[in-house]
Amino acid sequence: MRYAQLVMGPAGSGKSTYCSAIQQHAASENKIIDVVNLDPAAEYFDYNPLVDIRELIHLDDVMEDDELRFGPNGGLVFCMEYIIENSSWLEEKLGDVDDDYVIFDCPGQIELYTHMTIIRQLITMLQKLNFRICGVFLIDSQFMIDGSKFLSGTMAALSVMINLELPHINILSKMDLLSKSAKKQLDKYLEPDPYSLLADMEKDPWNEKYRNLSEAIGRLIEDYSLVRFYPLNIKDEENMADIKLTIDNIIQYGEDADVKIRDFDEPIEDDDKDINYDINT
Ligand SMILES: Nc1nc2c(ncn2[C@@H]2O[C@H](COP(=O)(O)OP(=O)(O)OP(=O)(O)O)[C@@H](O)[C@H]2O)c(=O)[nH]1
Ligand SMILES: [Mg+2]
Repeated sequence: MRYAQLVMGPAGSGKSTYCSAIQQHAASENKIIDVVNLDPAAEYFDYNPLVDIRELIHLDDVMEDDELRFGPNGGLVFCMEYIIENSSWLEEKLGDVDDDYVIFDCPGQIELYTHMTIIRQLITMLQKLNFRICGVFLIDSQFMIDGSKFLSGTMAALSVMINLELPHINILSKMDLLSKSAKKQLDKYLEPDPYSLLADMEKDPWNEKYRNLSEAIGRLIEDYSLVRFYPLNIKDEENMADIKLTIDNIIQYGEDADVKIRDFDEPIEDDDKDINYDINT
């Protein structure tokens, strides 16, 4: 079995930073995690990628092509489709390794995850390569600190979960940037109760008018009762360890590992009472 995290989220939500932080965290525990850059438009990341999709196709090539004439958004979708059509390139680069752990750093175009099928196709391809995958959806915590924004972020996360049908975890990134009062506000939402969120929103005249609609959305979120967010502060090692453990449990990483045993001699029985163990490690 092979293990993978598919790191997704809106533009600038901290995907590449998360990939590199998780890689470094694993290295501090003497574990190797590889990162694959799947963003054909990436300009900067501070990990050394195992595979860099820009070697296959770069957004600039598509945008500069006189026949294609794509802008940045259409161009990115074109690049992603090109990757799927040429998936043998990626398959070859990923090789046929057993028990490896790879994080895929995806592009920041939300449509890819909420309703398009490209990422679904990519997932199928990775599953054929024997990867057990956890979807990791990052949302910048700074955009989640009031009721309506939290509801809209929750809806985005729910769309991704339904569209990709993958074991999934939602992460609130950049917690280190929140003020104390913003953290307090966010705490209220971390066990999302749509009704208390709606009560918060009622003060706004627009929300007053669309109360029934907001209530229906709240009910939808509650009915699925799947959307939960894990706050992440990459500067807090304990927090990083918790998130990694949660994901590792989801993909059952480490469960197939051989149990480490210590050799020891049979106990030397003395008078049937005292038992001495001679332990050789
Ligand atoms: N303080 C702080 N800054 C962060 C964190 N994560 C990301 N950033 C900053 O946010 C900006 C965007 O981070 P990236 O990791 O490039 O985000 P991304 O989601 O990969 O962006 P795209 O690939 O362009 O969609 C950079 O300036 C990062 O330094 C974090 O946890 N804390
Ligand atoms: Mg990135």
